[in-house]
Amino acid sequence: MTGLFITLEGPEGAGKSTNREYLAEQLRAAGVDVVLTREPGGTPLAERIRELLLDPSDEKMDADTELLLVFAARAQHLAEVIRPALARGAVVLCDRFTDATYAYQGGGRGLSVARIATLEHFVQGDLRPDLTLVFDLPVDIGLARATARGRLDRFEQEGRAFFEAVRNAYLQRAASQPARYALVDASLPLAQVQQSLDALMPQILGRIHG
Ligand code: Z5A
Repeated sequence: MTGLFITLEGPEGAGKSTNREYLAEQLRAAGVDVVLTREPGGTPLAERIRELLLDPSDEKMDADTELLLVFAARAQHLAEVIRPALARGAVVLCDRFTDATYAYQGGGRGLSVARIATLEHFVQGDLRPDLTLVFDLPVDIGLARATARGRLDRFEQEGRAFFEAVRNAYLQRAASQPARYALVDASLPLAQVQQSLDALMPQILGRIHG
């Protein structure tokens, strides 16, 4: 038995966490076994790595260190949570995964796609998400939402060019493999975003039962 691996992606303030809960409710109401998780994090050890990644400490983190920490957390998350859940046939709903690495460390930090792909293969083997929802919105709107929450983490302290590069990387990936990605207009009011998710439910349920 193999489950279904769905990831939620997008820039800051796109509403991934909010809509992750909504999608989980809809799927559970349809009788689906759902595991809700996130990256970086998802296990106690991986959450400690997340703290290192988000902490705006005085020592500037080297981009390669950042990349390796992201994949170290992912290896633990895959071993402890994602692979066991998929093996028992559950649907894994994960807030960010390797598309975020291509967007932030690739697009944002400028690390090479080939280097990221090497680590992706090393850590994940052939495992890739079955479906990725990209919550897209203009950088200004996302930053305004993130800033309204208060203290900014290490990534949120980056400048506008960084976030434009992140957004573009997501859009390019979504355009390059339309079968795996669904683009959601996250700039709309929440009720309308959730209507877009409702419209995707038949496709998602079809993949679970197909
Ligand atoms: N990172 C990385 O660099 N490489 C990697 O491989 C991975 C991650 C996996 C932490 O991720 C950081 O890790 C992330 C990239 C890096 N960078 N940062 N920062 P995160 O997902 O935990 O952090 P985040 O993107 O900052 O999450 P977020 O800002 O919480 O965004 P969100 O989950 O997409 O949004 P939200 O919490 O659901 O909503 C934000 C606010 O907007 C909240 O007040 C909502 O009520 C509001 N909201 C949501 N939707 C709407 C709509 N439609 N209208 C109006 N208001 C809304």
